[in-house]
Amino acid sequence: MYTPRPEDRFTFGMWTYSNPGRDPFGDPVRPLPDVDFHIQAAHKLASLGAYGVNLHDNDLVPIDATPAQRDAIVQRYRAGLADAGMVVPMATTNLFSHPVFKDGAFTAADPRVRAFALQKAMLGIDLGVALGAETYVFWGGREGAEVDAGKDLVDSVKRYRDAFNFLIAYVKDLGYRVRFALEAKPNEPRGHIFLPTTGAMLGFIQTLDDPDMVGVNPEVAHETMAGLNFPHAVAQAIDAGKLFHIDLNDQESGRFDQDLRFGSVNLKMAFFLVKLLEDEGYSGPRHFDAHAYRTEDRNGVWDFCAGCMRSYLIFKDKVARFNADAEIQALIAALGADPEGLNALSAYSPANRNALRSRVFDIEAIGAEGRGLERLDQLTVEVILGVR
Ligand code: GLT
Ligand code: MN
Ligand code: MN
Repeated sequence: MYTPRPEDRFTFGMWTYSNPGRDPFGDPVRPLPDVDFHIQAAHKLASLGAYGVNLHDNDLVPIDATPAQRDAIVQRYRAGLADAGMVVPMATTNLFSHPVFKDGAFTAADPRVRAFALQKAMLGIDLGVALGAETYVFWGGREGAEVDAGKDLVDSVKRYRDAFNFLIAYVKDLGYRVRFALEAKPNEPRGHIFLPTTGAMLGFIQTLDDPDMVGVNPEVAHETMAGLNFPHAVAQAIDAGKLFHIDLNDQESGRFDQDLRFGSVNLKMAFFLVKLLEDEGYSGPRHFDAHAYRTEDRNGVWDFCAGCMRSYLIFKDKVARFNADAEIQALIAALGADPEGLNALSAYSPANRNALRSRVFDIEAIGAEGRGLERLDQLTVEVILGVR
């Protein structure tokens, strides 16, 4: 019942399962990956029930590879992936690791860096499309500042927009069928990252040349770092028709970006997130952007991958129980009951205007009624804890 299948559309970033466990204070604890490992990993993930792998250009092709080396690596990997029965639904560009990006990529003050970032993104899109990706993610890890004197803040937003407009035109010009998904993060590696939340991204997208081509890729850890409620951010993205992709993981508040195994920290958040995705019929990949604890060897990494998928499916089962629980559903229905037919007045018309203006409300009585949310919340927790 909790065994993942390709239809569940679980995917892992190449950078997640191959994360060597390096941190600012410590060296890698697991071997650095090469293309052979990525092919083995595709088979391993397929055997665990995953659907696909997502990648940055340089997860697969070293930044200093010649075009001939790049083509050879891509050809090898494509064959290995097909052999494993896996797909690449999403790809992205690494615009953060190389020192050239230390003060930004699309928003760098230095025009040489901005131009190189565009070139790298175009080649990355070509690679993603060649591997079959339908979604292209942009996470602007270095787009930000510690020193606000170093770049004009309004110009930075304009530069960001110019870059996306350029790449939107590029994709159309070449006839690629790929959509962009922008991923927000408030800080780390920069002191302050531009467009720090999913809400900021949603506002920015509407200023682009073709907003329909661009959506968001919200990440649990990143909204949590900003102190925000992740399901609320995802709900807004769904309402706007902008949930093109999602980065599932977990995160403690007030910490560095932990990218923990899905469902390992905030069980209630994970429950309401899975409920939202399933109830709203989100059909994109369930992508885990997380990595195994630094304590683990490669076997621990596979435990981590299996755990992400299994926990998602357990939460999905809890959601089905919650939705089928008569007592819970009766409580929810009572919260929105409308015995006086007031919902019919919510759309503006002269008649509704007059009806609302003259209506007498007993606000003391309404304000004195208990909402029953303690009971509802306890029942929710009991569903999650497995006693209902
Ligand atoms: C990096 C980051 C992730 C992003 C990846 C895509 S790169 O690992 O921490 O949140 O989704 O660029
Ligand atoms: Mn992410
Ligand atoms: Mn993260």
